[in-house]
Amino acid sequence: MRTYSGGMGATQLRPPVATARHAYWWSAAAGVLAAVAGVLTGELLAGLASPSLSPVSAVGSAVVDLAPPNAKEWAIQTFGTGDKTFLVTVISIVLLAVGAAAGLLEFRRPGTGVAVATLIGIVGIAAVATRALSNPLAIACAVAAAAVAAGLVRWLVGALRAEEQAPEAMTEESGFARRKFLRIMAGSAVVVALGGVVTAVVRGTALAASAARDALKLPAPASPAPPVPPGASVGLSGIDPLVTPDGSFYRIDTALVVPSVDPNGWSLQVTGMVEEPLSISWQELLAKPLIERYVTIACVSNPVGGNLIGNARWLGWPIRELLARARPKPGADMVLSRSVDGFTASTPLEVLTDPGTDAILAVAMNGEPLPPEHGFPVRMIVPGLYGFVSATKWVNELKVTTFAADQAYWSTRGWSERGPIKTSSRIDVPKDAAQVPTGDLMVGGVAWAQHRGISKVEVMVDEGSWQPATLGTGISRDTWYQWSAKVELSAGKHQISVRATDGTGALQAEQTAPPPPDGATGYHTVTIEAGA
Ligand SMILES: Nc1nc2c(c(=O)[nH]1)N[C@H]1C(S)=C(S)[C@@H](COP(=O)(O)O)O[C@H]1N2
Ligand SMILES: [Mo]
Repeated sequence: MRTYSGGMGATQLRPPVATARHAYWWSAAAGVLAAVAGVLTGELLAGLASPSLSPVSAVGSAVVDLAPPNAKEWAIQTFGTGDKTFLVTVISIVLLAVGAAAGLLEFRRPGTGVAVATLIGIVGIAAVATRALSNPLAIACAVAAAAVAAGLVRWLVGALRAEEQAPEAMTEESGFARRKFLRIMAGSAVVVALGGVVTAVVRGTALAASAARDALKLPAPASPAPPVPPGASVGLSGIDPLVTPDGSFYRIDTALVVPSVDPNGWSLQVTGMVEEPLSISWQELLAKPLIERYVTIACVSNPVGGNLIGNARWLGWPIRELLARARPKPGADMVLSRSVDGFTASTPLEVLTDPGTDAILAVAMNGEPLPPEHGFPVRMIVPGLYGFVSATKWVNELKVTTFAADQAYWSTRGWSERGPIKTSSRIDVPKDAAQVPTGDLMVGGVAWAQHRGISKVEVMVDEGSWQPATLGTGISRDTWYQWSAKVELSAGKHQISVRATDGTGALQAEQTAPPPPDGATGYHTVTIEAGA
């Protein structure tokens, strides 16, 4: 018989201190398990029912949407393209912590932990309900997730409480391990782990989009890109490659989970102020005479000297051809492009209809179907405009409208409604704070003024005079140009600056300005030290 050494009536006793401490740990663990189970339920069901809208991704994108513009700035600048990983990590940590707290609360006072879990569930449900991709199925997944978390914390902690208050609680610690509570904890943990595996499999493979992408045979371009001229590279190692590989291309978007769009179900609607609203399917698009062009795209958030810019060979159909079929009505001056996840960009109509500007609905990047992160199956590429007003990924609607009537995603968040790319230049070698030998030093980098081209790049050492750099031939005026120059350095600290002149003869802006609202300006300067 197990008895408590005090010999008093067991039912009147509080649990011994040591066991109670165990109980707190276990209640926190139960809460964490419940939180994980809830998240997995949501992700699994959403993975099956609505792949690009899970509760966690909805909370994440709600955070992105609600965050003040400078928080977005900070995240991009601090974490670069790892900003999503950071956000998901923060959300996970918060969820686990809240789970632990719910477990503890529920142990102290039944009902309170369930209330906390329900509250968090409601936040998730609200996030899902307010997303552009929201649908009843996605909301049902979030409700199920909340119910599982709340139900599990109640059940597990309830079992723990029952045992803590039962006579057996008064035994030595070894007795603890035999308890029913531990069995249901272990059982739940196994179920949750299995659920995790299934979720990973579902999220990872049940993607018709990736299957379609893998199977895709790209049509040959009717108008191939002109070959890269031999003089485009200045041959200095350390300068960004002329053509950015897909894998190292910068990625900026508001999508926490990359939308998986099955091209076979995709179509693009041309709506708004047009004589003939129309729709084009994936097969129709691929059957058009496609053109291939090198275009350097850039993010308006790119700071001076930053690397939110890349150059690729894009294959696609000119948007002006599609618009010509739809026939915009007089008075229209903007196209609001929309992606499947609700992102929108405002592009001047005149840029899209200009026969001299090859704005395209792109289906391929550097000879491969668009990577999912870069907009598969179809995105816009518009030479000369920052991405936030032109480069809509996963695009599925072009609404012909006016700047007066409609505003795009970032324009409602403090950024401008138009975004021509500003003439800029960057020093890639030497890097800031580099130690270099004294004497002759090769410096080099890139310069860009898409659609105007670059006519001149100059460098300056300390407060000396501007000296002309050797300018690569460039691929086209829609791409960046490499440049290099030889400078002579005495021992000590030096500053090297660069500035570019565009194809119209205009010098880049010297005045320092931050990225918001329409792009950073100022000369890129590196400080280096020449040693003996
Ligand atoms: N659907 C969607 N398209 C988008 C965005 C987005 O958030 N969602 N961001 C735009 C911005 S701000 C930029 S700079 C470019 C970046 O394109 P990339 O990720 O392929 O480099 O995509 C644009 N297209
Ligand atoms: Mo951007």
